[in-house]
Amino acid sequence: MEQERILENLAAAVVDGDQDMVRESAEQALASQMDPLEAVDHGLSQGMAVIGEQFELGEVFLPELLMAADAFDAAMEILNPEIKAQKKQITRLGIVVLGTVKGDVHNIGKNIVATVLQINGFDVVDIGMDNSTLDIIEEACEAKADIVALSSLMTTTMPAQKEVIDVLREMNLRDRFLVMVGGGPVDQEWADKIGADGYGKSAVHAARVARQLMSRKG
Ligand code: B12
Repeated sequence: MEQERILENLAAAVVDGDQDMVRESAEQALASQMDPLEAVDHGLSQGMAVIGEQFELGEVFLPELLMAADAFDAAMEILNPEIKAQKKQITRLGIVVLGTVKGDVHNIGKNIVATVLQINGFDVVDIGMDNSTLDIIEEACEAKADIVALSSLMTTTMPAQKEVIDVLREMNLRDRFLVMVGGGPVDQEWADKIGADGYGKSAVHAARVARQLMSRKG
């Protein structure tokens, strides 16, 4: 089957929350030699964008979002081993403490960022979702992190990214960590405004920015 068709099916299966179809399409993507990250970015994530819009318009409700999320995860179970097999970097580039901020339980994107950072040579301490500012800072200190990476999927939780940076400053710890931000509503403008060191619009972009930050750090 041509790759374009497979990508369309991946997206449609997420929208429909159809786990059988999403698994089958993920297998087809791999069989067609598609880059598994392409399947994530141009297939599964496209479906998520569609269901997100439908939710915003009141055309679907929370159960449909949950089914879409489960379908996404089902495909990731198949794609993840192939993504991890792409491991490019043997030398360890640095330690990243990665989590979703307080009040936010979206973790699909964060999980992809974790995997892609790992295959690019970072040690990732994934602290999960709904993390308070102080917990994030404590984890970063404990892990001796080089980078603190904060995911936020909602406009209502974006201020928590700013809070982490503000509190780091107040605690005189700002110079100790590079801070990266990302997630659906986050953009470069927001990152600049809150004084973050980096922003990534996708997992692949996040890894590129993380590497740049580390090479500048020296
Ligand atoms: C799936 C989903 C859910 C699932 C989440 C399941 C899970 N395990 O994650 C469930 C059903 C639980 C859910 C719940 C809710 N959701 Co919701 N959800 C979504 C949806 C449809 C998709 C998100 C997603 O997974 N995208 C796919 C991934 C791959 O993309 P991504 O997360 O953006 O990640 C990529 C990049 O952003 C980047 N990235 C991500 N994190 C980071 C971090 C760093 C450091 C970097 C550099 C990069 C980076 O890399 C990733 C991979 O390329 C979005 C719509 C949307 N368009 O985002 C709404 C959406 C985020 N949800 C929304 C809402 C309102 C809710 C609820 C409040 C609904 C409710 N009434 O209860 C709750 C909130 C719960 C909470 N407290 O967090 C709204 C938020 C609106 C706003 N205020 O901004 C959205 C935008 C839908 C909408 N259009 O209205 N949701």
